[in-house]
Amino acid sequence: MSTDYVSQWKDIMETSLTRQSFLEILDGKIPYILESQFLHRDVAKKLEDVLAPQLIPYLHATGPTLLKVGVAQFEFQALSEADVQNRPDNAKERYFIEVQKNKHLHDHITTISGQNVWQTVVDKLRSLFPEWDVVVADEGPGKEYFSGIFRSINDSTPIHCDWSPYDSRTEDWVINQVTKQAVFNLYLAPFAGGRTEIHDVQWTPDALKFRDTESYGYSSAIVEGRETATIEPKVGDLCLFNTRNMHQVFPVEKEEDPNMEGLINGKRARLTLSSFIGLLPQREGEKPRLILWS
Ligand SMILES: O=C(O)CCC(=O)C(=O)O
Ligand SMILES: [Fe+2]
Repeated sequence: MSTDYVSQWKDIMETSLTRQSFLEILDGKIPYILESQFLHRDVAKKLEDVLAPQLIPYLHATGPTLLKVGVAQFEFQALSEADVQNRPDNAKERYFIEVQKNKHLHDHITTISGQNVWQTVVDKLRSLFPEWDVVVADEGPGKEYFSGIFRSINDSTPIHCDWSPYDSRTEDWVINQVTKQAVFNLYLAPFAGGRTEIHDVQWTPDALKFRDTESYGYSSAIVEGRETATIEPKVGDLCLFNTRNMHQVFPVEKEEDPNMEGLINGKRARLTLSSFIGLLPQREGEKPRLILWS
C-alpha cells in the first residue's frame, strides 16, 4: 500500500440504516449499510418462487450473464467502446417504451407476495428524510424511469462502478445530473457464495486509464492497495452502498443437491430487488430531491 493512501472510510463495520448512516453513504464516508432481516423470509420465499422462473437475460450486457425481471437503464447504456461507436439515436425512446411495459410489475407481484417490498424500502427512506422529495426519476409525462428491478447476478460482475454522469454521457438523461449515487439491494434468496466487495476507490476521470474497452469493467490494478469491504448477503438483508465506489460480485456456488427445484446451472438464483438512489443538486426554494431508478 503506498504511504500516501488515506482511506475515505472512517472504519469498516456493519452499520444499520439511519439518517446519519445514509448521509455517510452518500458522502462516501462508510463502505456500506446492512439492515439484516429487513424482509421476512416467508415474503422473500414467495417472491423467489414467483420470480426465479421468470428471470430472463438483460436485453443488452457485456461480461457474465445478468438476469432480470423488470427494466435496467443499464440495458440501454453504451457499455463498451464499440457500443459508443455504434450508438443508436433512439436508445432513450426504447428505454421509456420498455418502462411502460413494466409499469404494473410491482402491483402485480404484490398480489402474489402480499407485500409491496419496493414500497416498503422507499417508505423507510422517506421516513428518514421527511423534508426531502424521494421520488422515482422522471423527465416529464410518460417519461418515468423504472425503479425496483428484480435481478440475479449468478456468474459475477467485473470490478465496476455505477456513476451515471459518466455511464450515460451518450445522451442527456436526468440521472446524469446526480451529485451522489447509491444503490439498495434487498436479497431475496439464500444462495451459496456470491459475496459483494466494495473498494475504497471512487470514479474520477483517472479511472478511465483502467477501463476495459470491451465491457463496463475496470482492471484490478485500480483497486490495488485500497481498502475493501465485503458483504456476505443473507436472505432478507437490505444493503446500501455508494455505487461511485468500485465494486464487484463474486460467482454464486452450486448447490450441494443438484436436484433441488428451480436451480439455474446448478445454482440458486442470487435474486435481489435493486434500485439506484441519486441526489440531485438542490434548486433555489425547492426541497432536496432523491431520485430512484434501476
Ligand atoms: O448485488 C449486489 O450485491 C451488488 C450488485 C451491483 O453491482 C450494484 O448493485 O450496483
Ligand atoms: Fe454495480
